[in-house]
Amino acid sequence: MKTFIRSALFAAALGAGATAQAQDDITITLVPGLTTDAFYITMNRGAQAAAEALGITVDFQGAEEFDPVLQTPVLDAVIARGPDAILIAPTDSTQMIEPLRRANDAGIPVITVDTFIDDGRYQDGAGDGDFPLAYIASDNVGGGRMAARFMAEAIGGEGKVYVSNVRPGISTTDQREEGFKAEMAENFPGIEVLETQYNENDASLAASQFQAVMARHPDISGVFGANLFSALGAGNGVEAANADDSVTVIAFDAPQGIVDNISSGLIDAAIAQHPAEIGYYGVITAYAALTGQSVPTSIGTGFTVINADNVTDPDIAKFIYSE
Ligand code: T6T
Repeated sequence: MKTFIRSALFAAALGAGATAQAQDDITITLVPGLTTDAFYITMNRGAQAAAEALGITVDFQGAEEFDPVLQTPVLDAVIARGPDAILIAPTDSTQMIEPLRRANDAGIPVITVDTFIDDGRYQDGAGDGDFPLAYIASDNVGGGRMAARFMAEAIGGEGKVYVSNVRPGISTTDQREEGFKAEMAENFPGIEVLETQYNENDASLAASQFQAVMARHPDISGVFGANLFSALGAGNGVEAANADDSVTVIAFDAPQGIVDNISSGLIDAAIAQHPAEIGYYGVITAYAALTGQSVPTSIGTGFTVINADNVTDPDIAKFIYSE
């Protein structure tokens, strides 16, 4: 049986009657966007490092595809098991509000990692999805702006580019596209951003979409792959079209496959997120809340840019995602 201690702070954060828990015997479930993505595997590595440091348990339960229809039953099963807190990367900013409300209504504190629900500003009394305690993630608008600057520099400030993206409704990839387009519109008038190609997180579809775009626009100069599968697929499409000399690929995310494509020259730069940092601070934040500390409602994590200049630098290795 679990031991509880009272905490005014935690009660204030979670509503009257809430209690803070003893430091041992805490179980937190991390629900990724999908289980087989190197980004979330690396996030889990960071989460496990924090769990070990704190002497608590973190388990990893998710679906095999990035899809709210598949994530919801996984979440419902997690809620039924009653962990002390849930860390989750919601796969749709609107569709996951009600499923997550069920966790909150069951008294399980919710923290979102990587992606957010609603507007991503929690505990401010505004919006239907205001109840999570915190959001721990990259600055995705800022990352999209970075991608635009690297693209603009690589193509000399002129040409046609497009964003290869997953699907609308995912907070992270929506914000990367928003940042990319805003930076281009504000600072690079010579660059035309063509219509976004949505690939449903399928690298093969992203590759064939490149070929279709190139057939319509033989003078295409660049593709921004807004996440791991979009970027890998865009690179494969460029390679299959023998267009690596004329087309710049800027990637978001840094699994080994993308790093290899930087080494070969196919991909020009990758904006590596720090998923282990997201997992680590996600667990620390949940633990803090469960043991009576107040917690910040948002924590921003960093980026490391990998390109031909630093790809062989031993210090870069720690930013390559685990597979
Ligand atoms: O880019 C990451 C993650 O940040 C995004 O929310 C979904 O795609 C990835 O998991 C990469 O596949």
